[in-house]
Amino acid sequence: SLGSVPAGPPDAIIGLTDAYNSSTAPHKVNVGVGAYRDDSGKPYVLPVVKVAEARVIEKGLNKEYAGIAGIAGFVDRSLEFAYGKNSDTLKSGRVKGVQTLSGTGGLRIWGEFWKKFGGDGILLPDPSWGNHTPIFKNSGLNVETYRYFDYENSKLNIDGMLEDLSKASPTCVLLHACAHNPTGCDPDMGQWKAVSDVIKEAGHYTFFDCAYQGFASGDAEKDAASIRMFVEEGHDMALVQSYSKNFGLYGERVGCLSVVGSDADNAANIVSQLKICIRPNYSNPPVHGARIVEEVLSDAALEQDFRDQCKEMSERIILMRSLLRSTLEGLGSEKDWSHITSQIGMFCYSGLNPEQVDRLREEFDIFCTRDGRISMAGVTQGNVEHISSSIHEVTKK
Ligand code: PLP
Ligand code: TYF
Repeated sequence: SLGSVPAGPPDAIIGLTDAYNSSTAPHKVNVGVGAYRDDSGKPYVLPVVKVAEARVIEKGLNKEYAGIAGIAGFVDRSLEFAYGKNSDTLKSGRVKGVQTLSGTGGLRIWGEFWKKFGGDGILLPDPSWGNHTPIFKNSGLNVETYRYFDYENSKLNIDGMLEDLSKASPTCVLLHACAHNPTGCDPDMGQWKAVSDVIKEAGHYTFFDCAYQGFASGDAEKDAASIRMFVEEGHDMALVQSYSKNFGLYGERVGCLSVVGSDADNAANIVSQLKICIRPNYSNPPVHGARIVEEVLSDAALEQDFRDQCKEMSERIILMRSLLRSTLEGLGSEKDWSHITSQIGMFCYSGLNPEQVDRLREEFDIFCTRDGRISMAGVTQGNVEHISSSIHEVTKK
C-alpha cells in the first residue's frame, strides 16, 4: 500500500513562489524564480510574440501531432539562431537537432542518451543550476563537479576550473553558454579558449546549456560566442537551447537539443537515437510555442523586433543592477557590492548566507533562494529601496 508515503520537501526554487503567494505582506517581493518582470513587477509577454502568435492562429493550422523530433522548421531556425546563419559547419549538414520540452526536457533527453552511448558520468560546474543534478541523476548518471566559482572573491575560479577539467578522465562536461546560473560569472573569450584547449587535451565531450541567449548581453550573437568558438575549434559537441527567458515563452516549453557530429551521417545517427529516447518519455513535443518561435525567426522584421525587445529586457536588468548597488552604497553599506554590476544575466549571486536569506524572508518578506541568489528580474524602481534597506539591515555587523 502507499499509506506510508512521506511528504516530499518543496522545490528549493519553485517552492519559494508558493511561499511568496501565501504571504499577505503588501510590500512582499519575489526575487526567487528566474522569470522576467516589467518595471511594475508584472509578467511580460513580448509584443513580437503576440504578433507572431496572431499570425500562427490566422493560419488555421490543425492540432495533429508533430513528429517525435518536433517541428522541422523550428529546429532549422533554432540551429541558425545558435550556430549562426553563416556557419559553414551548419551548412555542411553536420549539425542536427530535435525540438525538446524546453531546456529541462532537452537536458533529460541528453542525460539518457549519454548514459546509453557516452558514459556513466557528467561533470557540472560548482555551483550550477539546482535542477541539473537531479536531472542527470534521474538519467542514471554519476554527477561530479569541477571548480567554477571563487566563493571568497566572488569571481570565476578559472585556474581551478582548468585544473579540474584537465585532471578528470574523459567524460561529458556541461558548460553554461552564457549568463551562468546562479553566479552570473562567465569566462571571457580568452578563458573560453583555454577551456576549449583543456577539454580537447583531456578528451572530454562538450555539452552546452544555453538558457539565456540574447538575455545576457542584449545581443544574441555575442551571447552565442562561446558555442561558435567551440564549433570553430572542431569539437564534437551538443547543445540544449531554451526559449523560456529570451522569448518569454516559459509555460509554452520551447527548446531544442542539437549535436555537431563528426559528419552529416554521424549527426543523423545521433538524432535517430535521441528520438528513441524521446518516444517513451513524452512521444512528441507541444507545437504552439515552437510555431511562434519559427514565425519570428523566419521573418526578418519580426526577428529584428525580437532582438530589440529582448535587449530592452536585458537593459532593464542592467539598470536595476546599478540601482540596487548604488542604493545599497547610498545607505552607507560598507560591504563590497561591485559584483552586483559585474555579474551578467538574470541573477545576482549576492553572497548573502542562508541565515541572512531567512531573515530577509521572515522580517522583510523578500523571497530568494538560500544560496543568496537574487533574481534581478524581480527588482523594480518601486521595490529597490525596500530590497536595499533590508539587505543592508541583514548584512550589518
Ligand atoms: N538551464 C539553465 C541554466 C537554466 O537557468 C534554466 C532555467 O532557469 C534551464 C536550463 C531550463 O529552463 P526551461 O526548462 O524553462 O527551458
Ligand atoms: O529560477 C530558476 O533557476 C529556474 C526557473 O520549469 C525555472 O528554476 C522554473 C520552472 C521551470 C524551469 C525553470
